[in-house]
Order: sequence, then structure tokens, then C-alpha cells
Amino acid sequence: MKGLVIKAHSGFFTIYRLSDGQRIIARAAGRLTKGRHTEDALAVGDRVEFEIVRGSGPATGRIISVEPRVRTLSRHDPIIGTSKREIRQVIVANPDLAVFVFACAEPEFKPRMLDRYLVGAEAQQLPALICASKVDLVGLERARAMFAEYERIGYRVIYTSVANGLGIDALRSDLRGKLSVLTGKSGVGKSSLLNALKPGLDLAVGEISSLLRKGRHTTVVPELVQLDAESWIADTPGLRAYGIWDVEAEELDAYYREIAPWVKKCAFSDCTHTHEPGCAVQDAVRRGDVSKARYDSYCRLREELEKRRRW
Ligand SMILES: Nc1nc2c(ncn2[C@@H]2O[C@H](COP(=O)(O)OP(=O)(O)O)[C@@H](O)[C@H]2O)c(=O)[nH]1
Ligand SMILES: [Mg+2]
Ligand SMILES: [Zn+2]
Repeated sequence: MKGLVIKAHSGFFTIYRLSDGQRIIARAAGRLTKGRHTEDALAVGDRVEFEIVRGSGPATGRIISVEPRVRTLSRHDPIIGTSKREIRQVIVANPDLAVFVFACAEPEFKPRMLDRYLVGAEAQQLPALICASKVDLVGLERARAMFAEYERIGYRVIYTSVANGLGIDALRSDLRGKLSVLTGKSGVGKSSLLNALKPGLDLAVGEISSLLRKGRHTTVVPELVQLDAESWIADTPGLRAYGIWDVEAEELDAYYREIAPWVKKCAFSDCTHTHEPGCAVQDAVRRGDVSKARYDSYCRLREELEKRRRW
């Protein structure tokens, strides 16, 4: 039988059986988790082959094999990662889309934080969608102005408000047929959006999401929420999940998508684009091809990545 892992909880997995949508609790066959691994053997989002095991209690499943992953949203394990054996902790397997929720107000929109999320998505080659929420608080015109630069450089931005229903259908249609990872800091309206996308879900609003549980090594692991037969959402916590910690200062320019095309034109192949002569990136900023705000954000993040390395 084929299934999708929708929840992972200390050695047990909840599987959604593809044939009929039944949810079955399963354990992994021993050989799947034993031995050396470079990343978690099983995670939410994995597509698996399993069989039913009948014992004295209720029917349970045994996972026999895991389909190869298309990609993973992962990070280095904070504990094991410091030892010789590096294991990537898989937060979500096979995500198709990252949805970054940023409120137009309450809390105040911080573009630099969005830039970090985008860098994380680019680094993991995960397509990103920006959701500008709470548009009713500022009006559509101001909201569009706030996110205009991101549209200009090619990101899709969906403007939403659960107060007046704006953008909910558009968002739902962008999520259709995908496993999406929904992220944004507390209070931006993630639970409200999920409730609007899926009437009847009834997530608590204005509270820390009940869908999040502390997993091993205190990382919060998401549980998949089903939107319709083929659409799933992982409601994940913030930035730490996005692999930004794995980005090296030298590769950062590749993850600012409007900066990346200029890099090969710089006079020095190891140009940091912060002070060098003959820097095509700085020229692009002067011409306005790269916005000052995004360039400053690049410089700040680069400095931070360099500092971290010096620790
Ligand atoms: N004005 C307005 N308030 C919203 C909107 N979406 C959510 N809120 C409010 O923002 C607060 C946080 O919402 P919640 O969905 O719990 O955010 P979460 O922490 O990201 O899950 C609540 O008081 C919501 O009522 C919106 O579109 N417009
Ligand atoms: Mg919430
Ligand atoms: Zn340069």
C-alpha cells in the first residue's frame, strides 16, 4: 500500500493511505532506520510503501520503503551536526512550495526578514510564494507598494485579507496539488489563513499553533494539514527551519536572484560586492537595476554570515 507521512511522533508515523484517505499509525521497518544515514530516514512528506500488521490491538502499519525524495527542507542537526557524523534533519520531505506570510501591518512588515526567508528558499531550491496578509489594515494600494520590489524581481505575491476575503481563492489555487510549507512569524495570520482556506478546520487564532509540537532536539516538527485530496500544508515555525544557517558568505550573492546575474561581470572573481572596484553589482545598484534596499540587505546578511564563521 502507498501512503504519505503526515505526522511524525517519536518513532510513530501517521500515514495517509492514498487509495482511500484512511489514516494509519505505523512504525518503520527496522532496516529503514538502522545503519548510517546522512539525513533522517523518515519525515513528514515522505511517500512510503507500507503493510498492515495485525496483532492483538488495533491494526497498525509497518513502513517497508520510502520513495526517493525530490528535495527536502532540512537543516543540520544541532546536536549530531557538531560531531563527526553529520546528519541533516529533514523538516519536510518533498515540499513543492514555500509560502512566506508577512503581514502588511500588525506586526510591522520587515523586508529584511523576508529577504532571509527568500535566501533560505533559494538555497534549498524551493519555489517561494509571498503572501502579504492583513491587507485590510493598510489598503491594497499601500500593500502593493510595500511588496512591489519583490514582484519586480520575479516573486509571486498574493495579497490577502481574511477580514474581507481578498486573495483567498487565489492562494487556494496556487496551493492546489502541492505540498506547501507555510511560514511566518507568530501573529501574521497563518492560522486565520488556514481557516479561511479550509472552512471547518477551526484552528485557534491568536495563539501559538496547536499543530506544532516539540520534536527531537527541541526542533518543532510540523504536521500536514489537508486542504483537499491532493493539497497539503505544513505549518512550520520561522527562519531556523530554512537552512539559512547552512549558507556560506561566498554563495550568498547567488541567492539574491536579481544580484546573481551580475556577479560574473565583476572584475574580481572573489568579489564580495561591498567595496571592490569594477564591481558589476555595485554598478547595477547605481543604475537602479538592483534596489538599494535589497543590496543593503545583502551586505548586512553577508557580514553576519562572515561573523558567524569567525566564532
Ligand atoms: N485585520 C486583520 N486581522 C487579521 C487578519 N488575519 C489575522 N488577523 C488577526 O491577527 C491575529 C493573529 O492571527 P493568527 O491567525 O492567530 O496568526 P498566526 O500566529 O500567524 O497563526 C489575530 O488577532 C487575527 O484575528 C486579517 O486578514 N486582517
Ligand atoms: Mg497560528
Ligand atoms: Zn562585485
